[in-house]
Order: sequence, then structure tokens, then C-alpha cells
Amino acid sequence: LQLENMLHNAIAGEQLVLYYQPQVNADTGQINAVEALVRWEHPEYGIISPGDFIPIAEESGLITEIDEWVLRTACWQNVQWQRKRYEPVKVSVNISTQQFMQKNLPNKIADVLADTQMDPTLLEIEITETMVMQDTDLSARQVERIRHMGVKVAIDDFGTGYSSFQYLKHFPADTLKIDRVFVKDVDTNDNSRSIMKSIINLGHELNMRVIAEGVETQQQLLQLRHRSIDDIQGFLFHKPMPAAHNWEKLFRKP
Ligand code: G
Ligand code: G
Ligand code: MN
Ligand code: NA
Repeated sequence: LQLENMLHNAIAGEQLVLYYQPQVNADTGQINAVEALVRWEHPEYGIISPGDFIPIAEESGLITEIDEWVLRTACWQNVQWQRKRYEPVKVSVNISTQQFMQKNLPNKIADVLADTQMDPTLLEIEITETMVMQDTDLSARQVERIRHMGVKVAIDDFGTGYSSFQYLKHFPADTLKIDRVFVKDVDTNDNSRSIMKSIINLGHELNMRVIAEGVETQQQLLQLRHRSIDDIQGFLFHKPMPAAHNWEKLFRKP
């Protein structure tokens, strides 16, 4: 409960910040997108990771406020970057189960897009297959409504939930993000390599962009490239960085 109060103050007191981690083209290293990752900069305790406070926020219902703030801030930042005439990159935003299941989510997204004057095609919403499996019909309708606005949808942490290929039939998602458990030993484990190859092919057959998460070594990169991965997100290229970072050096000018 004390944490809950602290978190409430964090939202009100502007202690939440967004970091951005680039997703780069696996062949050229060029930035295609950034994933927005929230951090809590506590005045006494320092930086608190979302893994530690998102579960509390979900229990208390504060997650709705946080997710909305994240969405709005990420869109606002993207528009600022566009105004500096950087090469357009997508911004990818994580969404909690609670938020995803709310019927008015598409309306909320539409409001934020209108308020910030964000280009819908530069926004991507990340959902997990665990979320989808809770209610596949509602999920499919939500995804359809979100994509109808031009907003992209990514399936995050792919391969770690109770995966079912069944739902993919109804899910015209744009992006498949392969979880880092498969990336971790892709250079040393034959099974991981086979699974990786199958997931990449599956994504491509379903016309999705396929990203590997958590790429840390050159060997992993080579294996992924060899299997025609599209994009890479991981410490090998870039760590998550605050908006105050010198992005000008990273983004190309058209
Ligand atoms: O950045 P880090 O590895 O600490 O993130 C840990 C987890 O928190 C990840 O699973 C990530 O998806 C989640 N997360 C990060 N930012 C957000 C956010 O803005 N909203 C939600 N709902 N989850 C987030
Ligand atoms: O669950 P989700 O994919 O949203 O989580 C993204 C998290 O993964 C971020 O918090 C980010 O810090 C973390 N991450 C990104 N790249 C790497 C990496 O190369 N190695 C590890 N261990 N974690 C990473
Ligand atoms: Mn994510
Ligand atoms: Na993930």
C-alpha cells in the first residue's frame, strides 16, 4: 500500500520517464523503430525498473494512468523528433493486459493521436500472446480496431506464453518479436536454432516483420541474419536511452 501511494505520487510528481531502445535493420544497422520503456526515477531510491512497479500498478489499477501517460509521451516525443526533421522512425509502446482489454482503448489511442498530431503509421502497440489467450475474440476485435486507424500491432515475447498458432489465424499483426530466451543460445544450441528458423519463417509466411530481442553478441547476430531476421533489438547495438540522449547522431536525416 505504501508503494501504491508512492507510485501515485510518482505519476503526479513527474518521476516517470521514458527510455527508448532502437530496433535496427539486421543488415544495415539503420534504426527502424524505438521501443518506449518506462522507468521510475525515484528521488531517494534511484531508477526503479518497470518489472518491479508494473505488477503493483496493475494490482492497484494505476496502470491505466501509467499506460496512458506512456502512450501520450511516446507520441509527443516522436512528433518532436519529426519536427527536427529526423528520418521517421516508428515508436513501439507496451500495453498492459488491463488496458488492452478495455473496450475504449481504440478511442483513447485515437484521442492521443489527435492531441499530439502523431502519424498513426509511426505508432506500434505491443501486446503479448498471454494477453491474447485470455480472450481471443475481444483481442481480435481490439487489434482490428487499432489497425483500422493505421496503427501497427506487435506480438511481444513471442514463444514464451501458452502459444497457440490458432490465434494467429485471426491476428493480422504487423510485427512478431521473438523473445530473448530463444536468442540467448541461438549460436550454441541446435534446438534453439531450429525454433528460431521456424518462428522467422512463420512470421514471414504471415507477412509480419520479425524482430529478435535481447541480441548481445556478434555470433547471435550472424545466426539470426543467416535465418533472414528483419530487425534486431539488443545491447549489441543500443541500450535503452533517455530522450535527452543525443539522438541526432543516431537518426539519419532524409
Ligand atoms: O525495460 P525493462 O526490461 O526493465 O522492462 C521490463 C518489463 O516491463 C518488460 O516486460 C516491458 O515490456 C515492461 N514495460 C516496460 N515499459 C512498459 C510500459 O510503458 N508499460 C507497460 N505496461 N509495460 C512496460
Ligand atoms: O518484455 P519486453 O520485450 O517489453 O522487454 C524489453 C526489455 O528487454 C527492456 O527492458 C530492455 O531493457 C531489455 N533488453 C533489451 N535488450 C536487451 C539485451 O540485449 N539483453 C538483455 N538482457 N535485456 C535486454
Ligand atoms: Mn516490449
Ligand atoms: Na519481449
